[in-house]
Amino acid sequence: MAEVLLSHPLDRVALLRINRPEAKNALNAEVRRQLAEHMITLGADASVRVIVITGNHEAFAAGADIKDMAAVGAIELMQRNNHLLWRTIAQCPKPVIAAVQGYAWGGGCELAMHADIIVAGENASFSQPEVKVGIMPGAGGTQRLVRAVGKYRAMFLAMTGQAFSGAEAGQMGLASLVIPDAEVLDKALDIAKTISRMPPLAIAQIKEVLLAGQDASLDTALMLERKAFQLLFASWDQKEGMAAFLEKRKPAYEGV
Ligand code: CO8
Repeated sequence: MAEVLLSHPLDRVALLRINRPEAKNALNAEVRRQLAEHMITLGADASVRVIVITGNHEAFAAGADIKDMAAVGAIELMQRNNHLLWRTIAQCPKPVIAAVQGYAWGGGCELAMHADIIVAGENASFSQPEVKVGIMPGAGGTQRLVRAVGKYRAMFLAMTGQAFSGAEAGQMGLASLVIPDAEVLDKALDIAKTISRMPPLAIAQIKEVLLAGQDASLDTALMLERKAFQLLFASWDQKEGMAAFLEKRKPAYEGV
């Protein structure tokens, strides 16, 4: 049985579902490998415009698999080169939406933070609890958390491992949207559908500039934005979008 299930619930939308319910969707080596493989394939598939990652109603993912890590040494851990697998998600050129119900702990919270949009159930449970098992976040948790919620909350959360709800995640800026738990996947797919109908070149530029710009100086980031904005005027979709507006009709974007 695949540990990450791929489906296409909507035109141009791919859904990846982590499928280890017996282990609260803990991210073992196989899950990470399958996720990475799918991200590479879907990222290059022109028929896919948006990728949604989810788990089940109990767990998005309750962290890296502790059984996989408990006895490992530092050199072996280094040689696993896990960051190369995570990078396929971080660097995916398509928009990625995390639909989070239940536990998003440790590596699960970090996985959600690899996404561009997080749709959280109000009773979802987020945490960076690694400190409680003698380690620290190791898949971007310290860095993405501080960028999302600021230094004082990130320090508190990473140093105490305290869990917080989806509702609290929304209040602190870690979730794009908080909704009743049962509606999470439908809402994520709804957002995916909306984005899948947008001009893909513009979506790709928005993603690239927003991510690269947040780690650059404001002047450099504004220049990145300006150049990408100008570049989009070379696209057919820009002509189509503006013509459709002026002609009072719906645009038909083609990604060129
Ligand atoms: N790893 C391995 N197995 C797990 C994990 C996990 N992270 N989480 C749950 N499971 C397993 C349990 O061992 C249990 O298995 P079994 O039935 O064989 O005993 C099964 O899932 C069900 O879990 P529980 O019975 O514990 O379910 P509860 O509803 O009572 O509790 C919790 C759910 C609160 C989520 C609890 O399972 C828990 O505390 N899990 C561990 C959470 C955790 O500490 N996560 C952080 C792990 S460290 C990490 O993520 C580092 C990331 C750095 C990236 C590194 C890249 C390699």
